[in-house]
Amino acid sequence: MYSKNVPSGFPTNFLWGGATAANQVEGAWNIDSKGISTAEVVKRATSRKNFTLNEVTKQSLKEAIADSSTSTYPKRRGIDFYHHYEEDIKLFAEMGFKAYRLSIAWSRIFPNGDENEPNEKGLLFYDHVFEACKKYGIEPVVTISHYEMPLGLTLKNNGWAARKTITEFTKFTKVLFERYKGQVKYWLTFNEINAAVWGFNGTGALDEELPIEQKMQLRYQSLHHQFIASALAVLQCHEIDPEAKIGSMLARMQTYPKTPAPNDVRAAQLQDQLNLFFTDVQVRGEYPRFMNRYFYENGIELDFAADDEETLKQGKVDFLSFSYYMSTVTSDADDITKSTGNFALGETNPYLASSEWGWQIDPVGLRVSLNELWDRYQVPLFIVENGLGAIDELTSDKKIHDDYRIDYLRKHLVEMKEAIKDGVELLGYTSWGPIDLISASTSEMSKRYGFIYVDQDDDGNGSLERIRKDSFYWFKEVIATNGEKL
Ligand code: BGP
Repeated sequence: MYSKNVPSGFPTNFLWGGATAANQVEGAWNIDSKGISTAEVVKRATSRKNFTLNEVTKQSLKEAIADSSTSTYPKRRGIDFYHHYEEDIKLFAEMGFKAYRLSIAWSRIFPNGDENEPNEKGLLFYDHVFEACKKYGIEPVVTISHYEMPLGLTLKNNGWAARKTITEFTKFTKVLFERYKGQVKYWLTFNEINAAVWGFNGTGALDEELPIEQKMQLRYQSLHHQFIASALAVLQCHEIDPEAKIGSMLARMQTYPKTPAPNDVRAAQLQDQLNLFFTDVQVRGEYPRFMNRYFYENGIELDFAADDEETLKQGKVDFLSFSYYMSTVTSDADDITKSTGNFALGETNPYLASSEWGWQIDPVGLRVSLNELWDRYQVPLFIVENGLGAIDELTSDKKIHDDYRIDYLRKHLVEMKEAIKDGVELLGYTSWGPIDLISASTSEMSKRYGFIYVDQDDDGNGSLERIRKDSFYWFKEVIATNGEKL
């Protein structure tokens, strides 16, 4: 009787596609009245393990403002999507994309963050992008804030550390919902909301001079302001465009205990709670109780305004989206071997292989995560980032044989399908960087995720020509068969 109800594969309206972020693709950082953003003062890394995006200091900021280099600050040049969007979206359509996740550069709409009126040229650019998507029947999935804000708000408010940044953000979101009503059905508020506790990239706040306790106080307070801004955006969105859906976005870190020793299991549980706390707030509408103890023991005291609790309750998201690149391992012991990952560090898992950047590859962990998230929240899920950053080699006949990428993606899709059979409600899958782009953590170009190769090196040299990789044809077939042929 029950077996009849087990889904046989991906749902018919499944949103297959790819995801990018404005600061990693657009370029055109100083034209059409765009203001400078916090991503555009981040220096390129000197090594693969050197994550520069949180390393902005008062001094480095001064240097960045005085320097117009796009080689030192690669997020200023991206892959020039600003002038190539038609060609790029056409290539996505050729692969059969049903959805394209992109973000809006706040500093294109409000160059300094605090103007009274939006910049029409910036709004027009996204009009054109959405028109191009519509032409090919591609659903845009729009992240409102993806790792950037107008630098003006860092200089004036110290970013999200100040409560008044919420007001500037709600002004921005109101403009977006009114302008793109009917054109955008899926919105995400903050990319990887957990990034706020990792520093500048998430908060837009300089905190290098503070001792660690005060740093964490500032970051959790900044995060609280983002939670409120996100909840207010949910309310605005529902009011302005009742047809639209708006979700949260988490960098999901599936945590395993290093051994079955109860203390390791408990350490992993806490790690997992600390990862899920963000979506607890955004999906359930309140801070979970375990954070009370965490804040108390870490000397963190959040400043709540009178109606904050109510705002969080009212502004619950419609769905939960997340990025998934790897799992982590936690133990109770101190003597651990660390592996790298997207911003969080864990122990190395001896059962898993790693990418060239040391990110551990764990497709089964995706199935585990999907089941956990579904069990905990019972809201539709959406995988909006997943993929393999790798060095690609362009052959003399202009081909890229990226079977390693196909292998990575295929294994994750197999596990996704299993999770759907387990009963998980999954809206879609947008793999990260369907076209090569600038890396978020290191600002390299040579860390490539795409189905489409972009001819540009780490210094910014190259023709910017777009070239289809082997994975392009593979993914096209995956979509054409709705995931039957993987
Ligand atoms: C996520 C970010 C993306 C992205 C991706 C890959 O954490 O949301 O913006 O870039 O990681 O990371 P990287 O570019 O550092 O390889």
